Amino acid sequence: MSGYFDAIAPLAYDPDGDGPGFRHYNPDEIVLGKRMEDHLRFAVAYWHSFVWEGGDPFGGRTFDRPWFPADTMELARARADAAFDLFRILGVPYFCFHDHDVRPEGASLTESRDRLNRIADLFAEKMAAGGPKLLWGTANLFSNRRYMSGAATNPDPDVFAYSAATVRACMDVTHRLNGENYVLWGGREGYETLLNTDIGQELDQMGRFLSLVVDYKHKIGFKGTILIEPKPQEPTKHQYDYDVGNVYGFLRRYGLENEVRLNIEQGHAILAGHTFEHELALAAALGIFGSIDMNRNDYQSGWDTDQFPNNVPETALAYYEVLKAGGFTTGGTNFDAKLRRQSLDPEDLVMAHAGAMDVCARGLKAAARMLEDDRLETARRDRYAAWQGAEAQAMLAPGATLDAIADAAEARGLDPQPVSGRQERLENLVNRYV
Ligand code: XUL
Ligand code: CO
Repeated sequence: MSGYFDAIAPLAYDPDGDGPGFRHYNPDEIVLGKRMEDHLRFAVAYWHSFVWEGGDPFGGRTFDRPWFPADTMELARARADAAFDLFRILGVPYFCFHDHDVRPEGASLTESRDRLNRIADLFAEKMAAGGPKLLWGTANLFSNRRYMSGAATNPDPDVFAYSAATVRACMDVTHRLNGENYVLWGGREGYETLLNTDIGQELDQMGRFLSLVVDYKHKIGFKGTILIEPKPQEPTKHQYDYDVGNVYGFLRRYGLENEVRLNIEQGHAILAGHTFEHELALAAALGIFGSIDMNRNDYQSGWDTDQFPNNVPETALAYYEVLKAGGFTTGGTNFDAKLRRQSLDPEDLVMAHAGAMDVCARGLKAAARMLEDDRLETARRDRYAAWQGAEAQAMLAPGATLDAIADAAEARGLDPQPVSGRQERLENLVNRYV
């Protein structure tokens, strides 16, 4: 116990209440034959809630946490105590962390690894004592200045090797803590100017690095999923893992499309000029959907604001795609979200997560009703119904030729007539559920 959240009791489902507690998130409620908790698989992100100090480009720390600056192992342990207190209050089944979030970096790679292992010992104890499970672990290959020109894509092979050692340590710990996934987000894998950059060389390095990670996963018998998290820019001007489509092309090129899936973040989708549901639907269609980082971006600012989600219609459309994809297997809903820098109090951390969990619960329930009623899917199926015809199917089958299709089209005197897409009617339909 850290004492930091002492004034706050564990939250319960209290649909008619007015105090802290969940109005909509009821872990045991059955939705489409499955407990809500097992659908949503919520995770708290260690970095935003326990590492971020409330700084912005114009000012430093606003938060006053007793474990700051967590540059000693003792403070890192105090931070872990507070983190597990928050997990307990929220009743979340999972958490996620970067190595850099949980231990101060050592003077050498070996010391950093040892420190990570010692914190993992503490996590293991807390997890065994009823704490949450690990949704995913990841290595921070972007904060330290050694990564300023990339980790796997660095022009300096020593940085590639240093990154490999860092990832190995982090995969080992993720494996030991029974993590269900391992994430790679390439914040510095990209470039600032083409004038000093060899894109082909950098992509080959990145492809090689990912192959090494996949090989290592198999070597140690890690059964979790390797996930790439796309983002178009920030901090790098041009990030290689731009979006789902881009990452799919990258995986195909390096023969990794059956080994790696995607962790898709709401805010990153917006930065890439997409909707969250677009990214989710595309990943599902390509067979690489894995997990989600749930948050919300400011639509005006153009940068990654990582706000807690509070838009139910958006969330409903996202979970609609998740449900259509068959739901999560190893993935889950990680709140990659941070408080606003004026939200100073322990209660703010609790209420931000509780509200986000409620928003997701409402979104999930609306999505489930939309799916059960099948009206959207009926409309979608009707729209493509003509493709069920024998002649239409033959055009897609092997053996079809442009010549044969063209001759048949001329012989039939085709003159296709446009049909309404009915967008507004479908939007009206969605509005009944959200
Ligand atoms: C950065 C981001 C990361 C990843 C993990 O925008 O989303 O926190 O989720 O490295
Ligand atoms: Co993220």
